[in-house]
Amino acid sequence: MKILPYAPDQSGLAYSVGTTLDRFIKLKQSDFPFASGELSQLLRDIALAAKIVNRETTRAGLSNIGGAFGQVNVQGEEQQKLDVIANIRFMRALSKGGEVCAIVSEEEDSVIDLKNSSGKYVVAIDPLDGSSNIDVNISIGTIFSIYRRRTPAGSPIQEKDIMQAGTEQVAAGYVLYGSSTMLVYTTGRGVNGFTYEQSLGEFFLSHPDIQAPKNGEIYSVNEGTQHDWEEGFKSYINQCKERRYSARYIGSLVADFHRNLLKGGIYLYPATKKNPAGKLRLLYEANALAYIAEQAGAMATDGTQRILEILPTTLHQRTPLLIGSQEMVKEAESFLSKPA
Ligand code: FDP
Repeated sequence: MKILPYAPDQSGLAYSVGTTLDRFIKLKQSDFPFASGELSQLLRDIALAAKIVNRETTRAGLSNIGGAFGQVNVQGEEQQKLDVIANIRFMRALSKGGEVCAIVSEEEDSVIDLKNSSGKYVVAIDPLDGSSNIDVNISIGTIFSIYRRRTPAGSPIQEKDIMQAGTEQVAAGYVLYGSSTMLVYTTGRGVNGFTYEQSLGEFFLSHPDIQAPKNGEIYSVNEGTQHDWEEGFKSYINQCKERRYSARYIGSLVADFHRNLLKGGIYLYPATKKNPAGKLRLLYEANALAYIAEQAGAMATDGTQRILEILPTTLHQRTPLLIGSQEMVKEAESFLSKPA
């Protein structure tokens, strides 16, 4: 019997499909010497729910899952059916996995105790971001943050398990349901992006070690609210125009953030009269993207303070957000008035 060592094919007849998310997660597990594999499993659970939500969003126009659900969430916003569906999908995946003890979701008034007190992790999630774009076939997303609980596994969930600053995140990511579906995440060792291959039902590594450009020429802001902006903010946006920067605003935070992360740019959602504390939610929107931004060499602030250092005091706390290329965020910040 002849035994030969495996020689990878050189013919080019069957191109390599690349590294799957699963394999990548497994390879990276060794970055964490004492990891027991639970965080890896948790990321896989999120990826599974993302695939299901991707399926739902792509057939939204065909099935009866578009439009309003008929209820208002804790933010006072009308829930769309797909908001509710995505929430159910992620809750289900996270509760079945066994690694998570509690979830904070945009769609739930309170913290949801999964009655799985042995779970080490707490997840904060916006299951479907950019809801106003669902029915018009424009990119939407999912945003998630993962924290290690502070109290010992096995004990009841406490406020200190939930109300943690963004600096305490052990992982964060987003899924973009766009012209292709992507999952981008960090565990604090750089940022990697995976594109969903529909026919194989797998995410493949497509954007390894994402590095955000230090500067850019795109600004993303809802200019319809400009009469509510403080003077410094108005001057910054005027400067963007004087410099002939491109205005790009989709109105789905994930999509606007993702574009600026790859191309260089800044996303801004300031305090307005309608939303004096800003519109975006600290726990399940700003923190995750701020962590990813910093890991990719970009920056995120509320105008005066690093987003990741804000200590949350309420579950659905809002924050102004300036996020994107470092030089742009620093410059925008320099235009804003400092608190007395
Ligand atoms: P939406 O309310 O549609 O879910 O998360 C809030 C968010 O979208 C962001 O995704 C988006 O960037 C922003 O709000 C859009 O707000 P405006 O409509 O006020 O511009």
